[in-house]
This record gives sequence, structure tokens and C-alpha cells, in this order.
Amino acid sequence: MRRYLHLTSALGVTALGVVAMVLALQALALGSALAAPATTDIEAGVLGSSVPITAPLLVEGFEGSWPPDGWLLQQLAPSGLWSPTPDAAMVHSGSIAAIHPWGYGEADSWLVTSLVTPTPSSQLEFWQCERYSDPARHSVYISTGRQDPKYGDFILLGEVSPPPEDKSWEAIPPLSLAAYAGKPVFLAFRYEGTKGDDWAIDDVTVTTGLSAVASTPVLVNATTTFTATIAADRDADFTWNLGDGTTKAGVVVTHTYTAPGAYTAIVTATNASSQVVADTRVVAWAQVFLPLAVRQ
Ligand SMILES: [Ca+2]
Repeated sequence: MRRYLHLTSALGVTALGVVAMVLALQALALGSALAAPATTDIEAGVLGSSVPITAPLLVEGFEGSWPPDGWLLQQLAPSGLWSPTPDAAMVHSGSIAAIHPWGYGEADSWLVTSLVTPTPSSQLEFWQCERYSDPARHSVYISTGRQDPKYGDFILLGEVSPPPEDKSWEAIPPLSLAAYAGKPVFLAFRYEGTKGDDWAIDDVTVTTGLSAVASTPVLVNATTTFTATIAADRDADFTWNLGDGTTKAGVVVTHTYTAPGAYTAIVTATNASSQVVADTRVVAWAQVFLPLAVRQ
């Protein structure tokens, strides 16, 4: 009933008897339906020249120039440096990975990506491998300011625990970039410590996709706004099925539900090379104003 109390407060009334919210039983049963939208990729093929809607925003396997185009290396302590390695045990795919070798000096070494602008569904994913037993601190940082960490614009995005076994490769748990949607950012792999270990990374990816979000609260006989978001260069058209028989077109659409209940709004994004579907579930609440006699 937390939502009931919240809405009552929002309407500026103090007694629960003044305004009653009538909720559909179905809506109560589906109270958890306000969770994050799900995305389903139903088709991906090459039908034209457009970039597929779900094509990653950044992919780096370290097979080309070093550092990769637009990337930056920085040392903020006397020792240590990220470098490319052809050591097969420390490569995940292809023939090269990025590695920070162990050493006896103090290291604070940064490997910074090129600029990338996440979407609400973007995640940072990469593979890692660790060798030798004295792990340094491994972490990922993010900057909405300058690329060079010496200016202090980076903040911690997540600590990275070593894999459970020496020289085993693992995919790190993806790090969400949703909080940075629409903002150009730099991501950085930071190695800190003395002595320490070998830390290799490979196949760095910033994912993207389609997301659907509804404005809140959703009230019967009031306007609700639905917004679809994808990466900037996907050149897509959007169609919506709003769950009550209504269909609309556009990246942003508005709709007024006329009956309380739970609805699933589905958006389909289509461009010349792909089609992707995402949905968001909403609960439409009815407001019933009681007669004056009941209020007293
Ligand atoms: Ca590689």
C-alpha cells in the first residue's frame, strides 16, 4: 500500500477518507510489474546499410594499434604500465590482450577507453585473467569530464575481484551504465599496488539496445508519456502497442488509459538492418472522489 499513501500525499490531502484510490485487484496482484523494462531481440539480419539496433557502442579486442585508437595510457605512480601481450595463456580471443604485469614498485596505472555515450540499457562487459598470487587492486572508473585521470574527474564504477583460479579467464559481471545514459563518458581500467599480479583484460564491450519507459504515476483519465531510447546512430522507426488495443508511432508517444489495471506497453524499433522489441509494464490507478458527506 506504499503507493496508495504516496499518491494521497502527492494530491495534498491529509486524511485517508478524503480521497479514495480504487485499485483494480489485478493491479494489486501485479504490483511488482513496475520493474525495469525487458528487452527482447527478435530479429537481427543484414537487410541494409544501417547499424543494427543492438550493435555494441564499443568493442575492443586489442588486435590492432596500441593503445587502441582514441584510448589513453596514464601512470600516476612510478611503476607499472598497461601493455599488449601475445602470451597465449593471457589472451582470451585473437592473438593479443591488454595486460598490466606484476612488479615490485608502486603502481597506479590507467587504461582509458575512447569516448562512448551509453543508453539506458548499456552495460560494460569484458573478460579478465589473473596470474600470480598477490593481487593488486583491480577496478573500473568512469569520467564524464576529461579523459586523463590526472585531472581527478574519474569516479569508481566497480571493483573487480580476481578470477577464482590462476590463469583462468572469466567474464566479469556486467557493470550497468544506465546512470550515464545520454552522457559521453570515458571508462578506465585501473591497477593499483606494489608487487602485485598480472591482470589481463580482453574483449571490452559497451552494449546497447532498446529501452521503453513510462512516466509515473499512471492515472486513469490522465496523460501518460512513453519514451523509447536507442543509440544515437541507429536511424529507426518506432511503433507502440499500449496494451489496451491502442497503437501509436513515434519515439515518444502519449496515451490516456480509461480503465484501471495493469498493462504491458510494447515498442518495436525497426531500421534497415534489424528489428528489436522492448516492453514496460504499467499499472493504471483510478481516483474516486467521495461525496462531501462522506468526507465529514
Ligand atoms: Ca584479443
